[in-house]
Amino acid sequence: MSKNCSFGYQAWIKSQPSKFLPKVTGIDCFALEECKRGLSQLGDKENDTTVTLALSQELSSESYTLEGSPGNLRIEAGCETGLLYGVYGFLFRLRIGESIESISASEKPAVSMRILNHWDNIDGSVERGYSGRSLFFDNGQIGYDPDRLRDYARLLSSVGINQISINNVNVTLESAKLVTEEKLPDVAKIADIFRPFGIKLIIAVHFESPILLGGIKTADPLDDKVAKWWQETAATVYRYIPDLAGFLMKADSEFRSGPASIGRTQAEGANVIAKALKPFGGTIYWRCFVYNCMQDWRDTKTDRPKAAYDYFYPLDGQFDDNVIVQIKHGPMDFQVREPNSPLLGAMSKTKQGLELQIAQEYTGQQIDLYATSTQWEEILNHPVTDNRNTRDLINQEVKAIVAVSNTGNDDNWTGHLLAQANLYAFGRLAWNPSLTADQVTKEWIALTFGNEPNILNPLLDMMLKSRLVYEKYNAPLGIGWMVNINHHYGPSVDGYEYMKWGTYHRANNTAIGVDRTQKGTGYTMQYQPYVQNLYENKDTCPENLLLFFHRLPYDYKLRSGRTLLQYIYDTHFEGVEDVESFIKTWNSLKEYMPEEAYVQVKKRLDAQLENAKEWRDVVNSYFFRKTGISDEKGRKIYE
Ligand code: GCW
Repeated sequence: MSKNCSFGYQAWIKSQPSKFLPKVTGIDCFALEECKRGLSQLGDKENDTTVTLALSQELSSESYTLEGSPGNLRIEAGCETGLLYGVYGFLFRLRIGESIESISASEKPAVSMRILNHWDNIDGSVERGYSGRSLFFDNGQIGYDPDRLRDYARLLSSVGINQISINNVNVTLESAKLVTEEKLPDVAKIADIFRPFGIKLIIAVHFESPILLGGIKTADPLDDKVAKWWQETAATVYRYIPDLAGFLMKADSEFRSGPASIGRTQAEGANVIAKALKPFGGTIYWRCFVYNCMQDWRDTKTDRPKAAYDYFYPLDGQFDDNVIVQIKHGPMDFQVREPNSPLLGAMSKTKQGLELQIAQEYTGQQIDLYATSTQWEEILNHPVTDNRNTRDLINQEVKAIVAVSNTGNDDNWTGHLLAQANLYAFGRLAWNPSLTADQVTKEWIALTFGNEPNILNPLLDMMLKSRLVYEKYNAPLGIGWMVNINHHYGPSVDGYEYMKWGTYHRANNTAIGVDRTQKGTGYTMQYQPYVQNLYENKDTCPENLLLFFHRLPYDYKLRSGRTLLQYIYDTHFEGVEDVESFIKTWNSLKEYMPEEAYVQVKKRLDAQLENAKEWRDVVNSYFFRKTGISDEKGRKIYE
């Protein structure tokens, strides 16, 4: 049974059971059941209302309208999933206090593929998971709590997510087997749970599966036997799961094999699978996270951010039409601040997916508060040309919005209770990228804690600031990576400096940063001229990305008049103070909060404060030791 406690499994669609039995009429479908279920648990304010669900041929698939009038609410949609979205949209509006007769809405998703990628392993662990164990796998096999999975499906569907990959992109031999007859009956059962909620499954596959599972000597995409193996595999998979969304592939990436390792292109690698999936309407999601992870740190010519563009841009026009190339939003890897990948929008003949990360891998691991929506808003606003930004690419070149999930089997799904807002925000922004971080965060707070201004205003303020606060005590000005290697939590300024990963800040005693301009690594040249000029020039480069693009002396004067070094000191002191003020704010909310929620978040904030102090002291000491220059304000820096 679902946990009905206020911060348990129901999250923002949680409910308080009531005796209210509304009249719900219209087409007999799953959405109608969901509507009854939701209403019966919502309260008894509007108990003389009739809710009617109807299909309408005028509405495109998945879109819906809500029309309230005294005593009546009509939900119309183009298909049953649209009705379901309409039901959730209606329930959300009721929950935040709208009266039925004032409800009037017309909603249409901006893009048809709104996807969550789980990095779940068959042993039940979750790669970069900070919320407990996998919801799908346990102890070497498919293993889940069906009621919990249904709650999860409802949660995802309520914000419009309509595809999920269930296994880690780092596919092992065990998880490669998910496409075999041995495992498919169980995978199909998961698909059955998600199907009524309008959610289709994706399976992550292994590039070498023809070898590992098919006993063929090669995985060469141009080999007929390999093509035949993928075709037969697709046919088998679709016999069990006729509506599978497709396969997901991480190839030629971080020690994984791929077409490049046998002299083939990424397009050749993707197309052989695309052709196998085509008869069944499936898509291959082919990740672009391809770079040299064996770089010698002494090599200053190779520049990791250039890699994805270098590999993929020349292939524009060569990918089949059921290939989505899935591009991480930044050219590095989910750092607290990066420019957008120059690949986004660069290929006019290739369908693209924008990959975001909800899991807080480099951004506090769901210990530190970090509202990802504020970062995503910036990503969407990032220019592509002088008159187009990334948001404008959606449903044009960008056909899918994807994110790495932050969920697990913790009672509140996301470890940090407030990190639920990030899952919520992802769904809402994928549905409607024009929404702001402010809007979606407000919605989440209202649905979760109610919209009393005493709670809403301070909490909203704290959540919206959280990313900038985290950034203050981390690596400065877009340089990234000053983090403990492997587990990625806590400071280690030189942690990645002499490693193979291509992630260097190159600080010495006078300067820091990498020159990525035309005169440097040439990375800026991958952007369209407008963006190129913006970043090429120190004076127009957004200050928060200065060290991503430029190598600068510590006494370089920022626009505020402070030196670069003083900026680093100041922000690191401020970061700690800001976390202290978060704790004060949270304490002031204690009286309005369920005890359970208060305690849970308080513990995380206390841990965040320790983390922020550690970052402050390690980073400030590092630069003090390099430069010998003290803080202008005479604050304590450890020598
Ligand atoms: O950021 C890196 C992570 C890996 C991850 C990889 C990827 C799934 O540290 O854990 O592997 O990105 O995106 O493939």
